[in-house]
Amino acid sequence: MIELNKNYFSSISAQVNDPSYNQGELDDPTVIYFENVSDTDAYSRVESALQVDGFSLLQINDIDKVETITKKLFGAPLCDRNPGNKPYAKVQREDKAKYYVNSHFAQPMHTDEGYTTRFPRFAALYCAESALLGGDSIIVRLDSLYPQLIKQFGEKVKLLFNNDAVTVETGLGIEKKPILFYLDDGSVGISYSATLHKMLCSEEVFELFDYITKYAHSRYNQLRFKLKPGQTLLFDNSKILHGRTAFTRNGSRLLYRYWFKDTKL
Ligand SMILES: O=C(O)CCC(=O)C(=O)O
Ligand SMILES: [Fe+2]
Repeated sequence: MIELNKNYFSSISAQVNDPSYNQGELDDPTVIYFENVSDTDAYSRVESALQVDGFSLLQINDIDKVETITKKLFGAPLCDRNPGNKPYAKVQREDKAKYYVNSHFAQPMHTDEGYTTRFPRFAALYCAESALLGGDSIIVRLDSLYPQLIKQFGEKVKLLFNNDAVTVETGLGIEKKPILFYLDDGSVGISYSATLHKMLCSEEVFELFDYITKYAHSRYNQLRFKLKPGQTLLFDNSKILHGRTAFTRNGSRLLYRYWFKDTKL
């Protein structure tokens, strides 16, 4: 057994907060415009983007409409882990923040609540205000990562599907879980986080985990773009990893994060 401790995870945070990681060109993904909440053509384009790319970028402008549209797509949001049991959690820089996400730092790549067996299958990030500098969204696709894992490790990749592939310690407690899993349609999903306190796994699983870490934090494998106010990033949390670049301390970047469809790993 290998124990990954704070040193492993804080070296990832250090890497993503290095100026060299936080600069460079941005991509320009397709934006789907919603004229109104019953725009059936827009719904089918969103569904197909989620299916094919694992994410979709929407221009909706109005947060109430975001709630209506996501409800039609995914049902009611999960509220019980949000402050005040609200349908959303605010993502913004706070003084003395309880969670890392509420800082101005770059966020390592992850799936949301990666280390709990209750896994939100879909998520939405609605941008109310963007940062003057930085705070760009980053995406890494599992359909690019998975073939590389197979190429590098072959049959060993199966180890990541074991229900006890890793034992993790988070703010929520200790649990065992897989890194890869099969979804109802037979496709592969991922649950990965580089923002843990501690993780135990075998040496072989560590090699695979560390490969994912290096792959996900390499710029060449990332799609980067800036969410503009009124835009929403919708994603399938089992098909992509997400993160963000660092942003300036002063300024008022504000996102609203929603989770949908509780999925048991
Ligand atoms: O700030 C961001 O762009 C990402 C936030 C995030 O990953 C989250 O709220 O789970
Ligand atoms: Fe996240």
